[in-house]
Amino acid sequence: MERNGAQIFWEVLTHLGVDVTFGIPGGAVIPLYDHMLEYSVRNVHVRHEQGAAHMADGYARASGKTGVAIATSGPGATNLVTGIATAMMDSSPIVCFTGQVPSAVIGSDAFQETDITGVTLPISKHNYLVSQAEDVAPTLKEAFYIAASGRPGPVLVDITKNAQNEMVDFTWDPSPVRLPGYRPDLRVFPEELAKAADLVKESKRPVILAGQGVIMSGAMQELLNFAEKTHIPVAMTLLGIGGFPASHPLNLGMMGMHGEAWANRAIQEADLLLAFGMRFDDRVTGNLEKYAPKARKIHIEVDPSEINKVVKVDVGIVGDLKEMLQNLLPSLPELDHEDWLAYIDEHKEDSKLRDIQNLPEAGNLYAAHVIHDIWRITEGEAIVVTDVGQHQMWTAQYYQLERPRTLITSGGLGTMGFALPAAIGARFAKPDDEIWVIVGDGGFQMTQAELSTCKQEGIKINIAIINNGYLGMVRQWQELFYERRYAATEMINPDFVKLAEAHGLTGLRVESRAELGHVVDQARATEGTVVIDFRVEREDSVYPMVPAGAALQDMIRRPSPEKRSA
Ligand SMILES: Cc1cc2nc3c(=O)[nH]c(=O)nc-3n(C[C@H](O)[C@H](O)[C@H](O)COP(=O)(O)OP(=O)(O)OC[C@H]3O[C@@H](n4cnc5c(N)ncnc54)[C@H](O)[C@@H]3O)c2cc1C
Ligand SMILES: Cc1ncc(C[n+]2csc(CCOP(=O)(O)OP(=O)(O)O)c2C)c(N)n1
Ligand SMILES: [Mg+2]
Repeated sequence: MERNGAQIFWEVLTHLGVDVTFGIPGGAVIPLYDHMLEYSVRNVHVRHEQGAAHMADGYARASGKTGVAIATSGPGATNLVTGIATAMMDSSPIVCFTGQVPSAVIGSDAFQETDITGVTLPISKHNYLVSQAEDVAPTLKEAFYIAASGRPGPVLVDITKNAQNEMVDFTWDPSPVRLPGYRPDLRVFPEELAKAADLVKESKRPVILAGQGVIMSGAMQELLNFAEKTHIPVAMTLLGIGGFPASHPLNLGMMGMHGEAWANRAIQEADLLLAFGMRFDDRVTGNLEKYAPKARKIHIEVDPSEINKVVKVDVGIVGDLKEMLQNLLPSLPELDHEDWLAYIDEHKEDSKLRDIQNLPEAGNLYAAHVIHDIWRITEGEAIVVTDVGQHQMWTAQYYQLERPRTLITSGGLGTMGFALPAAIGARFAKPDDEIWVIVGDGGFQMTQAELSTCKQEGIKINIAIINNGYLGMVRQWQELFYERRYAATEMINPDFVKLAEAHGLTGLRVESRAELGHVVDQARATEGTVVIDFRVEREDSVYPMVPAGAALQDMIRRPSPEKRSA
C-alpha cells in the first residue's frame, strides 16, 4: 500500500503500541503532525521541548514502557538535549523524533539546520538520520528495540522533511529486530554464580546494595525472597528506592551522600557487599579509596562495562538481575544474621534523636514536616516526582515508598526542571494514581511553563513547591564549605499562588504546620492541577551529609538537640 513517510511513522507507532507522544510542531515536522490527525495516537502539546523529553522520560519511569518525544529541527531539536542527557544518565527508555531539513540541503546551513545526531551522539544510546521514506519503518522498529532492551536508554531519530513527504510501498513487518553486534541479553554465569554463593555463605556482615536495576529488571519479588532467605539487610540507592518495601524490617533506607547514617556505617563495616543493578555512583561511594574497606564485592549488572568500572569486585555477573537472582537463590541455604542486624540497629537510636521530626516544635515549618505529612495523608500510596536539590533528598528520606516506579527523580544528571514535566508524563502512564510533584522554588521556575500543558490537557497533579527562597542545595554547600558566602543563591520569587491562578489552576499557600493537613486535603479534593506554595524554613540543611571526597563514615550530622541545649 502506498504511504508517505509521515503516515508510515504513525502506523509504526500504532503497531508498536504507542498511544501518547509529547511534542511541539515546527517547519521540519509539519508533515508528521499533519498526518497525526488520521491516527489515534494522542499528542500532548507541551510548552518547551525540554518538557517533552522529560515527559517521555517520566512516562517511561512510571510505566516501564518507552516514552516518545517529538520536536522540529534546529532549536526544537537542541531544546531536547537536556532531557536526552537526563534519560541517558538514568538509563530511561525514550525515543525522540526530530525533523530535519530536506536531504538535498543538509550541510548548507539551511534554515533551522542543526546536526542533531552529531550533538546527541555522546548523550544517547544510539541515534539515526533517516533521509528516505523507505527507511522510516525499519529505523523506528530498531529505535524502540534499542531503547528498551538490555540497559535501556534514549534513542534519537532525525527524519528529513523529504523522507516524511515521499510516497513508498508499505506493509507492516512484525518480525523481531535482529542487529548483528548488539547483544543486549548477554549472560555470564554459572561459575560466577557458584563463587557468589560461596561468598554469601562465608559472610558474617553482608549488605545488599539495591539499585535502579532491581526496578528495571522487575526483580522486586526476587530481591525480597533473596533478602529474607539469606537474612541480609538492604540499602538502596536514590534510584533504587521503591525496589524494596520501605516498611520491611530488613530495609536500611538510602545509602550515600545523604543516606541514612546507619546504612553508610553498615557498608563501611560490611565484609560483603552485594551490588544488585547499581553502578557505584560517586554520590554512593564517597571517597573510593576508603570505600567499604573490609568488604568483598559481588556485582550483578546487565551492562558488562559497569563491572569493575568504579569499584573493583571479586565476582562480576553479567545478566538480567531477575534471572540471575532466580539462578542464585536455590544454591543458598537459609541464613541468620541476627547479631549483625542488632549491631546496625544500635546506630538508629542516635539518628532518631537528631531527626527533625523529633526536634521540639517551635512553630517552624520544615520541608521535612511537609513531606512527612504528605506521606502520612496520602498513606504512602502516591507517585512522587521530585526535582533536584534539598527537597529531593528530604523526599528520599521522608516519603516512605513501598512500591517500584513510585519515586521518579533525576539522579545521575541531577536536572533541575525535571519534576513538573516528568509528572505530566507519569500522569499519562498512570491515569488513576495520585501524583505529587515535590519541587524547589528554583527548579520549578525552570519548566513552570508546563503549567499551561496541565491546563490544556486537563491534567490533575498536585504540586508542592518547597519554597525556601534559595537555591537551597547550593546554599547549603556555601554554608558548610564556603563560610556562608551566599553568592547567587537567594531568589526573589514570583507569587506562586497568583502564577497558578494566571494559568487557570488553583493556587494555595501554607505558612505553618497547623494549616498543612487541611491544605493538603483541599488540594487532593480539588479538580485539576493544584500548586501549593509551602513557605518553609529558609536555611535548613540536609543531614546526614558526606562531604564531597570524604569517606562514607565521615558524615556531617544534624546537630543533636541535646548538644544544642548544652
Ligand atoms: C543532589 C543529589 C544528591 C544525590 N545523593 C545521593 C545519595 O545520597 N545516595 C544515592 O544513592 N544517590 C544519590 N544521588 C543519585 C546518584 O547521583 C545516582 O543517580 C544514583 O546513585 C544511581 O543509582 P543506581 O546506580 O541505582 O541507578 P542507575 O544509575 O540507573 O544504574 C542502574 C544500573 O542498573 C543496571 N541495570 C539496568 N537494568 C538492569 C537489569 N535488568 N539487570 C541488572 N542490571 C540492570 C544498569 O546497567 C545500571 O548500571 C543524588 C543525586 C542528586 C541530584
Ligand atoms: C539545570 C541545573 N542547573 C543547576 C543545577 C545546580 N543545582 C543543584 S541543586 C540546586 C539548587 C536547587 O534549588 P531549588 O530548586 O530551590 O531546590 P532546594 O535545593 O532549595 O530544595 C542547583 C542550582 C542543577 N542541578 N541543574
Ligand atoms: Mg529552594
